[in-house]
Amino acid sequence: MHRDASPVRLAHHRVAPERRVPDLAEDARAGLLAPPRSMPPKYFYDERGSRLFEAICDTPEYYPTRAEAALLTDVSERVIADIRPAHVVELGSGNSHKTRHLFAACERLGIHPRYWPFEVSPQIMLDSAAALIADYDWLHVEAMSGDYTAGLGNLPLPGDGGRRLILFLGGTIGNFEPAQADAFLAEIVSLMAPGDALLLGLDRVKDVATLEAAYDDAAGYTAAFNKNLINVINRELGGDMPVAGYRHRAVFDRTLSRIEMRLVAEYAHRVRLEALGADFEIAAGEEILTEISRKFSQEAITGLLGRAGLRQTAHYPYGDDQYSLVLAVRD
Ligand code: SAH
Ligand code: AVI
Repeated sequence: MHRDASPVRLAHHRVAPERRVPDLAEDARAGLLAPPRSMPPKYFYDERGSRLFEAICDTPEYYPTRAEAALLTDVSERVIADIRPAHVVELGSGNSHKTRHLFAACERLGIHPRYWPFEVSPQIMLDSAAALIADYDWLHVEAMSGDYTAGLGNLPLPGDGGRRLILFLGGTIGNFEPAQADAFLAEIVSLMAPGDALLLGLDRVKDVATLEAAYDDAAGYTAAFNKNLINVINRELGGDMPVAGYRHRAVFDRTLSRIEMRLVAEYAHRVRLEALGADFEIAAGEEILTEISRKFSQEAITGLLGRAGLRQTAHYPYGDDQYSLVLAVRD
């Protein structure tokens, strides 16, 4: 029998939830049947949603991806040389495109960490992992699929004493409510041993026109991404929500310092959700809150890290504080 002599360089772990989190049916029951209506953003990322997110990242209006990629181009070598990680863990890794800057720096420096991406959308992670191991012959990927809101305690992380660099990029921390963000950072910190580091991407407060355009691109990818939630609900819950019966809306709330993405009903209609055995009436102009994306001031960043018990060791701002990468350690 032929045996492949090369060690397996891509493993896939399905991470068991540490605690029970509501499923789509429960979130829809809690969030859709009566106003104020809302849904958590994690349901955007079915295969089509993940591809639409990639398209958003390439639009001229959506600056965070370009800003973070430019920062990583500049600072990856400094970060890797400083931390010298044995393991790189990435939460919500998506297509790992920007992470490649860190691996390129690893290659230049001869530092060869193992990569642990964690994703709720496994296909995009596995495709990206296969491309990464083809490009970096030293790289081993331990792909972890699961929901990070179900806890991080069951991640099959190494206990070999090597330093870990944890990545939470893209400004995704901004998709959490403030209390959730604090709790999630506390969970991340609980994974960290002294000397481990967190590289956190945060989008910054800026003029409203730039912010709102980033969430309503002219080519319509963000609108399609938002409306894709209707497809997910219809497919998974036997729903009959009319995709053409909703329009995309993105507004910046200055008080809460956050973009709010909403689906707005164009006309009054009744929706049947077969899997719930439930119907609801939605009036013309009524809205469903589908995502918040918080934008951070310097004080907000300092507060977030301080409450988590993290010490900032470097702050890399993009341009005129348009976007920030923060490197922080647990002492
Ligand atoms: N880090 C990438 C992707 C950001 S998009 C970047 O900066 O471009 C957010 C990513 O987090 C998506 O790939 C999505 O599938 C993933 N995600 C969203 N909610 C999640 C959850 N609850 N658990 C795990 N991954 C999640
Ligand atoms: C993943 N997350 C940081 C994106 C954001 O900017 O809040 C999701 C997104 N929603 C619309 N466009 C991008």
